[in-house]
Amino acid sequence: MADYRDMWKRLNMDLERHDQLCEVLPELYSSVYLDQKDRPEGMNYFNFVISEVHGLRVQELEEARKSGKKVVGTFCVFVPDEVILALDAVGVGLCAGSQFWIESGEKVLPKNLCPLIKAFTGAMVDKTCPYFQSCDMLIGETTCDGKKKAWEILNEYKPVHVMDLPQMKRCKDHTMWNEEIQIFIDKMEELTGNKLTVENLKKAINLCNRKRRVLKRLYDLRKFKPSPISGLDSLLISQIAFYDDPERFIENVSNLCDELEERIKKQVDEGKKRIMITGTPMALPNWKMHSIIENLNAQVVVEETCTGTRYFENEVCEEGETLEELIRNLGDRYLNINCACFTPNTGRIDDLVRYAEEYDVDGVIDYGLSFCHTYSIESKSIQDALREKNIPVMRIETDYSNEDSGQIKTRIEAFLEMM
Ligand code: BJ8
Repeated sequence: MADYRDMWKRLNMDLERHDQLCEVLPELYSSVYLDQKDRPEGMNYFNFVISEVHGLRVQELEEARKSGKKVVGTFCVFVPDEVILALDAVGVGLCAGSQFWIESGEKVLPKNLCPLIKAFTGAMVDKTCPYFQSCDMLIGETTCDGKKKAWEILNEYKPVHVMDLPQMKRCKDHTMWNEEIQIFIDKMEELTGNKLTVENLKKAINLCNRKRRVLKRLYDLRKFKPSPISGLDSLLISQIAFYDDPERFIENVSNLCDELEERIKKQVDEGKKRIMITGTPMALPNWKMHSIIENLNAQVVVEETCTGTRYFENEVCEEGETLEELIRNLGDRYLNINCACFTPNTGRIDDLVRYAEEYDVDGVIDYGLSFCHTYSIESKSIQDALREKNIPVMRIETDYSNEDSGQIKTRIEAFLEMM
């Protein structure tokens, strides 16, 4: 990576602490990713993105801000990217997946809280994440209790706008959600000084749909036996989707898919067990589960998570001649996401049963971050529904540390054996 210290200084980062973080990532990436055998050539782009994770893209954000654009940080797939893009702002996903930030997070948050929340809060208070430092505004949402209260702490560092997400999906919830999107639009117009129009919103909807489509294409290729790409590589692509330039991302995933289509013609099935992961998101650089699974005789072929299918399933309808119609289309697509923060959330079970068949999975790992109550409670209905269909399932609850990796490996080994 080139020398970006002046930029990091301008971003008011804690350089000493940031150096410590920069020491950890390359080693981890090399052992988890670069040691994989026979990776597609198309992954070189994503290797490059990671090698520049706190460099080039952050520089692009700095240039965007110099040209008058605003940078907006998000934490949940319910926040409509289309509005951010239509108003000529740049959106970056800020969910954090590193153990490095936990200690700092715990200085201002209780220890018995989800690691994702502790990590993103730690990254903010630590001043070691250039993406946080680049943001003009953060967009929170009322999903789980932990996040809801964490916004109050983040607000001491950056202005936070919180979207009030309904907890049910009745008709009145749709109406309320559409109103909430309108409030978000007003806030974004105020921040950017730009006006939402039918033209710019339609253009942004089309861009986001193309991004969803290319990810769907990648996932469809994983349905082949064997999948032409590892679960680890797929996960990395999903994680990068949250902060890369959308057009460049689409182009590179599309090139990779062309290559994978050629690959599947020559592959030989080695009989690896096909695993679906369901549950909480895996923010960069949380590669723990995939790494354990794929070092055994198994391959992750689909993730029913927000760093998986929930991010790209269902497009926003592009039909509509008024802003009101287009906002309704946005509301309909987003409220169709099946997060455990909703009650009831039976749509998630339908998705899981469908994916199990479409991806021809041998078993499902129900993955939960520690102290995530909504997903851990929903685990019972998930497991019941899968067992009823004779699909093997196991639950693993963990955090970002490696302390339990050996134990998890043993449990997964036993799970694979009994399939
Ligand atoms: S749509 S999954 S991104 S809320 S932070 S709920 S892990 S205790 S991330 Fe999420 Fe949106 Fe839902 Fe997806 Fe649990 Fe942790 Fe809360 Fe979490």
